Amino acid sequence: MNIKTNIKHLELALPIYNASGAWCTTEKELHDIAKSKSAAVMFKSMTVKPREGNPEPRLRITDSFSINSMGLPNRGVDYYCKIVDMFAQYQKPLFASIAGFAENEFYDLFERVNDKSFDAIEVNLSCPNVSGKSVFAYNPKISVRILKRLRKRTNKILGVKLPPFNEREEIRNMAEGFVSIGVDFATLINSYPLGCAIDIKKEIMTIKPNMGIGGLGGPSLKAISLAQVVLFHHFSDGKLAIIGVGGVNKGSDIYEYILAGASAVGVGTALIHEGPKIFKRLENELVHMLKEKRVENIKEKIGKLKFME
Ligand code: RRO
Repeated sequence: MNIKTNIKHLELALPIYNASGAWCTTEKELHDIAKSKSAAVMFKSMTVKPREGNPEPRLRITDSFSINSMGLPNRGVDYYCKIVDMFAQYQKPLFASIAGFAENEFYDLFERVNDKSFDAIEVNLSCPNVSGKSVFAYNPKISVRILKRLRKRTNKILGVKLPPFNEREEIRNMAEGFVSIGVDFATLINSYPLGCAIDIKKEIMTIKPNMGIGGLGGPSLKAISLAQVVLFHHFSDGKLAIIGVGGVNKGSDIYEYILAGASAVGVGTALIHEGPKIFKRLENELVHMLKEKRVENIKEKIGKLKFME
């Protein structure tokens, strides 16, 4: 059986890796991911300067969802550029994730990581947790402009991380825009921007920053994320490789994302909860499922979801 997949010319040994933000902020965490069964090493979104992030508690995980308002804690782009070469020994694709607070910062960050041994660059246009800053991707003109300029500056694999959209037309515009300028992949989706979890006993929010409201992830996000994957796959005519993120916690979740049109999936909340050993479990469960369904090659199933007449 073949579970290899591709993001354009980049080959992945299996269709599963860490979502940015999950277990990938420190050198130690990145080594943990590299040593695990994860197909790639995705780095935490990096900013121009190091950041402590928002005050704690800033993450709440329940059985059905997670809420986070991390606030982009990261060591800064220079740190990640300095350590990236250490990860070449693992012979896995290395993904940088960049997050600017202004359009120009994306160009600066990009110049820095583009020079280094990252194989792919994900442009995070969808961080929900910085007070007073809007989500870039909700402005399609700026989003496409940023990616267009970056595309001209690199032959590396270039992708974009997007938030959920509410209308099919917005998705059509984004998908067509990104295809027309040659973006390689879209990671769908970042956490839903406005969620919260209340502690009913104490009658208080369970995280501190921003009135207790942050990005919603985990199993509750899957239904939303799958629909985004289906529509992006449809409107891009399969020309945009898609990484499905949201509620991946078992082999069948991965299979659903593949059917919907994803070439691979990212694991966020469940990785934070279970740790990097989750990749082996997910691989086993996926292989088991493919055997049961007599699927020889996972790539044959990408986007093969059926629709009722
Ligand atoms: O660090 C965060 O608060 C964060 C980021 Br940058 C992101 O892209 N998505 C998210 O849920 N949290």
